[in-house]
Amino acid sequence: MIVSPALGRGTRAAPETDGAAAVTPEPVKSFMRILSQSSKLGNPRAWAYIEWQHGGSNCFIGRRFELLGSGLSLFAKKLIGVTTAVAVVGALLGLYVAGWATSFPKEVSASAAPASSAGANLTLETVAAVGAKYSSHPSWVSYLVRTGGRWQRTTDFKLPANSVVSVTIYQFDSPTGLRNPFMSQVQGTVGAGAMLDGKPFNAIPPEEASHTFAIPELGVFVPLAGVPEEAKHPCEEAPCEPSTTDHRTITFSFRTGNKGRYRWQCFVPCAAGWYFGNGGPMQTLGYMDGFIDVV
Ligand SMILES: [Cu+2]
Repeated sequence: MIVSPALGRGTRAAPETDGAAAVTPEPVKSFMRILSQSSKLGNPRAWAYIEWQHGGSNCFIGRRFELLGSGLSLFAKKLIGVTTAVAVVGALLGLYVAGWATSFPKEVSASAAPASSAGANLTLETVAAVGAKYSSHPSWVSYLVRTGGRWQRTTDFKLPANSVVSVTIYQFDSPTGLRNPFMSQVQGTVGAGAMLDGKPFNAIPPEEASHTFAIPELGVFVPLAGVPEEAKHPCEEAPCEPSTTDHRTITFSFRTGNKGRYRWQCFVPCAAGWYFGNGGPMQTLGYMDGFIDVV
């Protein structure tokens, strides 16, 4: 015979002997009696457990506890489960949306241009992969801005109103190609053109575009030619330095006009791995689009 350890200290099973009937000890009889009584108590659907205490030399006292909510109907349990799950998912969605809606890139002011030419200078770079130093999405394409002698990942720029802004873009990425050839023309710049590696140009073949710098409200569109695939010293990830890795250099200038907040963006579907190349860095502020505050 096996006696449960729950019967407590001092309890022993009766020895079994050959041919002789086993004698059930008194504490075990008490245990069996209380157990049979407890099964008749309360809600038959209830989940319960019985806590046993040693109540004397051959006596055990059992106390019956119902588990929380065990008396509820199946429908009520399902309702509570579904409501709890919906509340948890709703809270997680709320946190995600709040985080997305409140994360903005830091604003950087353009550096002042030389006193001889009233205006400002803006130096940018475009990279194939922004790297872990700048983002939790190291593989995303991105713009960076030169400020205080360093490259910083932000796409919010502060520029002076009614001024000429001279822009230099170091382009380190390979071509992706434009879907709309119209965007491969330079538009809205001072002098109606731009410079590519020191040579003036008005358009590039659409398939050679890696990114564009465009401020639609100001009518500014500048296509950025890509680094050839066979380049020997491509920059793998930011920060990319023009002195050590293959790149294209695009320069142009535009007028800011009146004060206001203007959106700017890339129009090349350059987000590799995303649906039609337009997800991830193409739809998240701080990578391929941002704002220009003209003040
Ligand atoms: Cu782009």
